[in-house]
Amino acid sequence: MFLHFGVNTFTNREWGDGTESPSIFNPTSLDTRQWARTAKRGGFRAMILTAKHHDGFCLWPTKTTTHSVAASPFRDGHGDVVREFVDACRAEGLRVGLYLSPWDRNHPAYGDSPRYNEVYVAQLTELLTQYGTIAEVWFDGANGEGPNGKRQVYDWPRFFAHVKRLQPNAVIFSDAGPDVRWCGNERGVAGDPNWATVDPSRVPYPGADGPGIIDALQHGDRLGTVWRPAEVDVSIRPGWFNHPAENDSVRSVENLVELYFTSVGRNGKLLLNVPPTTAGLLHPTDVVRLGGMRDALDQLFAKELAAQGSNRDWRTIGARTAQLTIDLPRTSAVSLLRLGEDISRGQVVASYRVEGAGDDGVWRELSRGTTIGYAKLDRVQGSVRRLRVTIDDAVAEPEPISLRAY
Ligand code: FUL
Repeated sequence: MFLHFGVNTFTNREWGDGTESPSIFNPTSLDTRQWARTAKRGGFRAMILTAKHHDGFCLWPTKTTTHSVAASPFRDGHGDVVREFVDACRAEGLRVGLYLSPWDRNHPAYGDSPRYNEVYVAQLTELLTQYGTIAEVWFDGANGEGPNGKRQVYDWPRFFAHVKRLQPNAVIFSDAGPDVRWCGNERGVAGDPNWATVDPSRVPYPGADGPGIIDALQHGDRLGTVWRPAEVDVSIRPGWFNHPAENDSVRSVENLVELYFTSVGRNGKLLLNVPPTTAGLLHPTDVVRLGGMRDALDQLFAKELAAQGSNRDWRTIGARTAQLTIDLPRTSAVSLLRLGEDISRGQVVASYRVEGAGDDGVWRELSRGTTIGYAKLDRVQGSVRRLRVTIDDAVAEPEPISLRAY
């Protein structure tokens, strides 16, 4: 779960310009445990908080600027939202992620490149040394300053190396990875095909713009040399920050389930934004929809027909082709398939078909697709006794895949 929270929550804007007074930041009932409980109930496994957005306001009492919670009325200037967030994640068994916007419209050093890079590294140091284990660090490629504004040249290699040194196990997200890449849109839709492998030269740095970049982010590369799976960031509301006017535009349960299929179901990771209100709470509508999404997903996956290891036959046909056949214990209605590759060995499937045979023994196509990766979800319709996956194309000799049917 992604949480956009900061001065924009109070000005009702999406992008602050850095002139906001810290005095406006005053969540009256901040309850990060409510965030974490909601995430847990929704089935999320990690939360990522905007420790600083483009406006430069820091949600923790940093030494790098006075533009922070320390100058706000929140907990009389003694508050630390990052601390409360981290504590809540740990209490609920969720992993912790932090977003720290490189673009900073408040800091006086911004645009004086070497000086601001020092500030930014110092902010990373604070966040990555004072709050325990951090699972993901999120670098936003957005940068609205053009030739008429301040132009900051970021030292990306230094930022990435710094994170690796301070939190060796943290996953680094950006357009250009190095560990996880942006999926190329904010609509919640991973590409098809979606390779976790990429050619790193195609998106050289976060925020890179130009022909072919969105395509590279959406699809990855069939023969990519670097493992960089796609993360699908999308908001439960039209905006990233909470706006009361959007209380009636929260995604429906059906829509959230659809997001799961177009992200997780396409070899992506879903990062769903649920923005807290000025009170410092997730809005009741959002909370109810997330619970509804969880229940709907649980129901879809409730009855497994063919568990891993049930009567399976795997055979290699050619150098790039193979077939998996599964006999079900009895003829059953099937509505959902989950295919998966053993990604500890990479991702190789480029094209597949799934067929089912009922009591008449005739094979009928249920679904077909391109890449599989760690998960491919296909909604299907049929009454089947046997299931068969044919891999028609792969980038290397196919290895046994998994197929679960529901
Ligand atoms: C974008 C930002 O400009 C938005 O405000 C938001 O943070 C989104 C996740 O990334 O690049």
